[in-house]
Amino acid sequence: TSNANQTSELVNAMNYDPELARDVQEGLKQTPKRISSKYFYDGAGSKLFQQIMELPEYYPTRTEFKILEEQQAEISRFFGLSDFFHLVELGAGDGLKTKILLRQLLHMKADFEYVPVDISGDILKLLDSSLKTELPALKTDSFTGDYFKALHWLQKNKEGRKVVLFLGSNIGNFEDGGDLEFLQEIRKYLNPEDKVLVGFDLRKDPRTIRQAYDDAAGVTAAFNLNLLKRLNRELGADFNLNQFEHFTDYDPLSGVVKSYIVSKKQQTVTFSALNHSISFAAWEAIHTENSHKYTPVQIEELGEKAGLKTEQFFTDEKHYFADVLFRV
Ligand code: AVI
Repeated sequence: TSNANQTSELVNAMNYDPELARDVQEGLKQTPKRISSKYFYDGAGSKLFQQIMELPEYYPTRTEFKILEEQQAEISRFFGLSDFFHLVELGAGDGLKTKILLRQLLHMKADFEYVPVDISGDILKLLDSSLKTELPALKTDSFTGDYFKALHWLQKNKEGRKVVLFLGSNIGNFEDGGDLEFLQEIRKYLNPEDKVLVGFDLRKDPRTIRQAYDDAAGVTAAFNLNLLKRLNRELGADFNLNQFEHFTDYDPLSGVVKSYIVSKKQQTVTFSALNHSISFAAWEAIHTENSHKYTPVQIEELGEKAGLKTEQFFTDEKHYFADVLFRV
């Protein structure tokens, strides 16, 4: 019943995540307003992202899948298979693409442990159970948390040789300069014999890029607006989802897709868990996501600045996407 729902929402909001509360409160005080895209990935958001990856307009996943599928043996050889390593994956998600490499590595009798890391505990549980049935011989140890917490945990718990995977163009979702900072953080964790494989979305026809973030079926819109649902549920906010809309655009100069949630009218939203209200002017936007697209030269420079040498580019025939292997 609706009463029961309201009660359970209030109970949820009373047990709110203090980090989410602080980040949202801070971000909505700023001009322009902003909320980090890391908060997209609650249970519903992770499911919507899985749907995005299947969309005809969303080329990155399909393209990277093909690169991994067609070049799996060569990529695996580059990892160096003569001694044990931790295969650490940052932002593992449903692991669909990684399973190609995992199967190949097992086939090549590599001695390794798979360490998937993700911000969504829900998606990691799904991954864990699918790995148990599909690849029972695989050794795994997963970690739930954001990237920086993960690196901290890895430093303490996973020493020895490492191959770090950061696929799916997750590197594109940082704020300006955050990509370099993050690679520098990863670099601190690496020893001379370690490697990193990073997935980059490459620059291409701006229309192709724009469409990937504004699909005809409206799945990306639902994904973006799910953030408001999450705030309603977890922080007791009263966002009326009909009064906000998804907007996204690609700037071919900076190479960044920016996504926003736009307030369709002047309105005030109250967060009951926080005793706090936020006003929106008509057509005011909350910036919710960056998605950077790179040129090959930018990728090499980025690596260099982070203290990483580009060892090999693995790309598709249209040069839509690249998995780039770096070494120290
Ligand atoms: C997770 N990340 C790489 C996706 C991207 O393409 O930037 C997130 C996404 N946002 C909207 N569509 C997909």
